[in-house]
Formats: sequence, structure tokens, C-alpha cells
Amino acid sequence: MQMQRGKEGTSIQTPNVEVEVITGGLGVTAMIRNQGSVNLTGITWQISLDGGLVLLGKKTEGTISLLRPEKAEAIKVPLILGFGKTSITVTVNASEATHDEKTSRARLRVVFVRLIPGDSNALTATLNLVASDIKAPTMLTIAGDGTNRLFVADQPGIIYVIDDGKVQYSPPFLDLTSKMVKINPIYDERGLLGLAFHPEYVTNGRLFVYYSGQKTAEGVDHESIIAEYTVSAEDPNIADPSSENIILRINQPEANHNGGQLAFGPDGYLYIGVGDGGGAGDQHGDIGNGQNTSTLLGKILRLDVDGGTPYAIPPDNPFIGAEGLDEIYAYGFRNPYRFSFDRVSGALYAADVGQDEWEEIDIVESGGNYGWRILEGTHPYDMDLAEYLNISIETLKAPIHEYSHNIGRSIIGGYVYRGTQSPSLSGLYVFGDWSTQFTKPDGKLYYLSEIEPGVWERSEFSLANEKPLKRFIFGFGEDEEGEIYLVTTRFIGSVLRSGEIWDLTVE
Ligand SMILES: [Ca+2]
Ligand SMILES: [Ca+2]
Repeated sequence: MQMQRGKEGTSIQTPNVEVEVITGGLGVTAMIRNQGSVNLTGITWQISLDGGLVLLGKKTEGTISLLRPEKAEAIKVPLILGFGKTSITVTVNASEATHDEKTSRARLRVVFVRLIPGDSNALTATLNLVASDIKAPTMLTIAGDGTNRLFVADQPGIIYVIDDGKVQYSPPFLDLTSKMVKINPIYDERGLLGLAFHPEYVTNGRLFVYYSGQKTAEGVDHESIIAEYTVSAEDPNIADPSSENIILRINQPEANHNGGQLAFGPDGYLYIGVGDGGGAGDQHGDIGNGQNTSTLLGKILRLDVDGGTPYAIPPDNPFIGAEGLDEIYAYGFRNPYRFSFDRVSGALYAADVGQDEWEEIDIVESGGNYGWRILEGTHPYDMDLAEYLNISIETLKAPIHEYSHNIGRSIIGGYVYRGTQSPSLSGLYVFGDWSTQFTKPDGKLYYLSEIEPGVWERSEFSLANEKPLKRFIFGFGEDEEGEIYLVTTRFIGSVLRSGEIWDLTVE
């Protein structure tokens, strides 16, 4: 069964061909995907180069005789010989009256084609280095106390404070390494993954962390621990290490897919992103964890940390009085590693890292089922499970945007920009992809704009500097003015101190 859904969850019966991505190297390759629900036949394509000195491969044409729904096919110009800057335009036309076109800029060096990051007509981002000499920063946030200090969580367990552009290394704001599992410096998804300051931090000094702690049960890998700390009474740049108050422990069956985001909503409640338990394909129990509302795994949780001990359930949480754990706010997630609230609308934007093929962005609502592992993005993953659970596909919440692994590998959620330095970015959702490859740092920077109600368009930033980025993107952050930051590493793990903090501005 091939049920393709539109942006509002309606069926698309119209044909829809898309040029997904253009890549360089030796020659040019473009991925053409059938995004509709009907077979496409007789797709004619053209790859043309405009500008520079092109001796071979200036214009290439071909035909794809049949492209089935969900499928993608590569089209190629195997040999290009040329020099200088050029524009590569890929055009596709299917006989079912659907067409698409994409243009990328590139530099030709004899037979080598180097793509310049950024979509044609995309905004140009300038990255300014704010701090470095950190192992593997996973996020950046603020205390909201008007000091405009930046707080950075480093995956091995240290929180640094950056005050007026200077990182306070010793002592750090908080060192949690002794409480955590020892993480693999080569690659690990465990570690210090989340940090959020209480909305009333100015008066109560409370902050919350999400880290990977030692297991206390058999048959699990580790525990995700959400704990509270209090700032030291003597020094605003140090948290009291003895103040730990554990809010929640969650057994994690595997090392990966831990989620990790903590954020307070505009309602004052603490939201927590928890992954599906890890491994691959959510193979946990009979039905997996995403769809199982008797586990906290594969969920976004919502707690009241101002009432109850150690927390209370907000009175309007969706599973109160119904089957399912009362902590759950929304479910059907695989790895909601990063989410944020729009400062203006209050909407919760979550980026859910996909399995084999699709990365997605969701606007999350109370009680919503976001589909995993029945669907990956809008695409079937385990339709038998829907039948087994008697879930109608139409009731699953569709992402506002998805992209395939031809484009990226692990989506890294960011923020809707509400700052003042970059007016052209206003209201756009800035996000990224960790890296297109495991073996080399190739993070991508994107933004999403709602071009008409319910229709979202992804653009890859052009870069004024650091192009290509050549870094892994681990997360984003905002300062008190709503200016946006990016945290990266040069290496896949935390083995070296290659972590960097950048602020991002647009002309
Ligand atoms: Ca319940
Ligand atoms: Ca989903």
C-alpha cells in the first residue's frame, strides 16, 4: 500500500517530480525523485552549465522511461571538462505534466566539479567564531537573566559559561562527568545532551540537565537522567555541584537515539525529547516504543517542575484519564534530538531524526501521534503495525517538511529566528543536517519558510565564509536577543577539542 500524504495529511493524487539534489566531484550527478503517488513515464531531463569555460559537458539530455512513486533515480554527466565559476541547472519534465528545476553554483577545475554550498537565490549566512577549544558541544542556551551569558553543554559532561565572549574553562559552570557513563570519544550518542534554565531563574537559580547516567537495572545500556541543579549562592558563573535533584530516570535499552532536548514552553512546563530506545527500526517488544504509550521512549514529555515531588503532571496533559503515561505530550517519535518553541507564536518545532531514508520537521501538538515506526516521514515503514494497532494513517500527524538521505543524514533542529540583526531571516526556521556522511564532516545549513499557509520550502543557505562548512553540526542556540548560534565539531566524536561556537547572521 502506497499512501502518500500532503502537507495537511490529505492524499496527493497529482504527479510530482522533484530534483532533490545536485552533487559534484567527477562530473555532475542529480537525484530525481517521484514525490507523487502515480507512476511517472517519459521523464526528459537536461543538465546544462552556464558560465565559465566549459569544453565538455555543457549540455546533456536524457530520458527516464519509468519512475515509480517513492523512487529516486540518479542522472549523470560523467565527464565535464572546464574552468572557472559556473551555474548548473537541472531540468526535468514528465509527460504527466509535472516539472522541476534546480540550479547550483560550482567551480570547475579541469575534470573536477566543486559545488558551492547554497541554493540559487538563497540567503547568505555569515558565520562568526564565538568560541572554540571545546570537545563536542551539543547545545547552547541562555539563563534568561539579562546577562546575555551563553551556556554550552559539552557532550563529555561539562557546562561552560561564555561571558562577554570569554569561555570560563576552570572552573567550568558545572562538571557532570563523574555522574555519567564513560562515552566513546570516537563516536557516541550518549552524553550531556540537554540544558534548560527555569523561566524564573533570576529568582530561583534552578537549571535542568539531561545526561546519560550509569544503569541501575539489568538488561539496559544506560539511564537517561533529567536532573535539577541550583546556581551557587556565591558565584553566578558556577552551579552548586552538590545540589543535584533527580527529576526523572529513563532506562535506555541501547546507546543511541536518546533525544536529549530540554526546553520550557511558553506555558512554563518542561518539555523533554526522548528517543525510541535505539538500535534500528524501533524493534522493541511487539509494537516498538514509538507507538507504545506505556513507555516514555519515543515521546515528547511535558512536566510541571514547580509542583509535586519531583514533578507534577500538567492538568491538561493529553493522557490524563486515558490509557497511556500521563507524562506524555506527543508520541510516535524516533529521535527528537532537538526541538524549540517559536518565541512569537509559541509553536513547538521538533526535528525527528529518520531511519534509513527520511528526515522530518514536525509542529508538535498535544496528544499528536507523529507516526514512527508506522511511517518514516510521510512514507510507509511498517504498515502492518498500523493494521495491528487499528490506527488509520490519516490520523497520524504529517511533518511540515521532510527530505531524503540523498540530501542529508541526520536532521538537527534549530530555531525560528526572532532576532534583530538579520531582518531577512525573520520568522524563518533555521536548522541543519549533521553531515551528509559519517566519514567526513559535511554539515548543511538550511532554513524553512512557509511560502503560503501550510506550504513549506527548504533552502540551503549560501555561505559568505567557511564554505563548504566541513564540520559536523551538533545543535543550535539562541541568545537573549534571539540571535542564532551554531555548535559544530571537526571530528565525528569528542576525541579532540574541535568543538566550535558560531553566531550566524544574514545580510
Ligand atoms: Ca494515563
Ligand atoms: Ca514522523
